[in-house]
Amino acid sequence: MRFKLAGLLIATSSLIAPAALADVYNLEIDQFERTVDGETLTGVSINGTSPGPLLRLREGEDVTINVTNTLDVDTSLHWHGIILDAGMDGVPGISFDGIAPGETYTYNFTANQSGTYWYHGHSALQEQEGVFAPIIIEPAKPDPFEYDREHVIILADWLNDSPYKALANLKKRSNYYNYNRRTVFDFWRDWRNADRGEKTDVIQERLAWGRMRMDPTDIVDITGYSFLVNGETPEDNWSGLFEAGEKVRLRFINAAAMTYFDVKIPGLKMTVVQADGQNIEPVSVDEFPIAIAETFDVIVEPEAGQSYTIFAAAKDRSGYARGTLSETPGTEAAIPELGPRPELTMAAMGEDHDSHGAMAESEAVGIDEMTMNMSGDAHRGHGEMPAMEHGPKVLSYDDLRALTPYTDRRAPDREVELRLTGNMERYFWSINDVKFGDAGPLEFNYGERVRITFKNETMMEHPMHLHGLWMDLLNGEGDMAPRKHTINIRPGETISADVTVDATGSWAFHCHILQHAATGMFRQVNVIGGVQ
Ligand SMILES: [Cu+2]
Repeated sequence: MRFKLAGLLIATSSLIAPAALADVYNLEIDQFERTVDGETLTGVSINGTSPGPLLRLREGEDVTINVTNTLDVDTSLHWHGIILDAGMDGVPGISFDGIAPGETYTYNFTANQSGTYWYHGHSALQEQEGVFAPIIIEPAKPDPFEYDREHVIILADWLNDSPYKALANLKKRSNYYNYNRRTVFDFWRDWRNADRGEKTDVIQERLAWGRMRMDPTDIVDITGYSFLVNGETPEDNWSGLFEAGEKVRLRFINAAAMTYFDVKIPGLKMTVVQADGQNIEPVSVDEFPIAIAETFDVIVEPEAGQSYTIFAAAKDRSGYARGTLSETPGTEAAIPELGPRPELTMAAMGEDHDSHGAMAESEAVGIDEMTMNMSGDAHRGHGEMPAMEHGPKVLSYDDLRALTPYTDRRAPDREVELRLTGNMERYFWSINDVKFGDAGPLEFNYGERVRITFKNETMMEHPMHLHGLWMDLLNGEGDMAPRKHTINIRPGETISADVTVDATGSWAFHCHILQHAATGMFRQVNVIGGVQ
């Protein structure tokens, strides 16, 4: 397995032969037996492996991908972040009918963009069973930064339990994996309904609950995952090689079903050069959080004679994925401490601190104190944690600035508000309190520019992924707003993004936490008009 992956993934960019401009790829979706941490389970592979084979395309290339289903259930592949015709997007029920057992479906599209992307199953919970793999699209003109070598780092979580059984357990009893979730929701409602002056009381009460039994670390639905780098456990220790003096590009992809990671490489600064496949103004960081379905490309300059641990801590600190960067295979470096489990940051609850400044000074102070008291998590801050200013530099959305301005500078024609909601008693997740099964499609008009405003009214983060259209993240960078295919919204946070509606047809729009999408945090978007 390691040898295979190394052969696929380790390549010096200058050695890569230019892709033909019309290439054909054959993929087969099949069951396989997988042993992780000593337990063997049946998973679903692409060409016998998980992650599946790297697709290395070239900007401008006409791609033909034949996907054969040898499972006994339907399957599908979706090209995540790739802008293409709606019929080729690979979402059963929206883009096409899915791929029936024994069938081969042919996808055709032109790679009109470059960067780091990935592809994954969009049928049932097959993505969690192993159906995901990286896509790299070489730019037609060289990227505006230099590197000598690159590695793909695809992060994943693996459940040594059937994901179907896990979901059934959650539906039967939403606290199956996590007690007290309902209380968390109640807290959020209380906070939202409280007058300004009462918000501190709500927090005090929350603290009291914490002293009783309420655990603010209960922020994930399921615990017990194994965390993987390129399909390998921390013990397997996937390794990426470098030679002295080289600049190494690492293409990070979070292909997990439910796990956010905080990524660092102790001893190395990382220069982030791409987010979601789009070039950004380089920013030097010590650590970055990566939401489910996002990608970040970083460049590092390892020193001769050194080995480095690529350390991706699961957000809830229930474990970590790791690999090693070194000059010789089989070496390893010290593994950092996981650190304290992060707790819900009350700062995030006071969404107003971000941009609106509506909170009274005294309350803002209260929230900051709250953050300091309750949070071991310095990662998501927008500078609201003064005591951490001298700590490690952690990437935030505020740091993302596009390298070239987006072309559509029109003000939005209208705004669509999407409240991210959930019902823990019956374990379903929803948008505007309505789950997918009960909701009609959202309608966008071809040619318009729509402002989407996400309001997270839950106590979990939600990585919202829009198919087929780019979202220009409104992070204060104006014309240099970064374009993203996946935008993460923290608890209590409000985030807007402007979308140029330039692709007709029907698209999926959903939370990329698999169990959230599966239980209802999902919408169909119909783009009306335009050329079919
Ligand atoms: Cu979600």
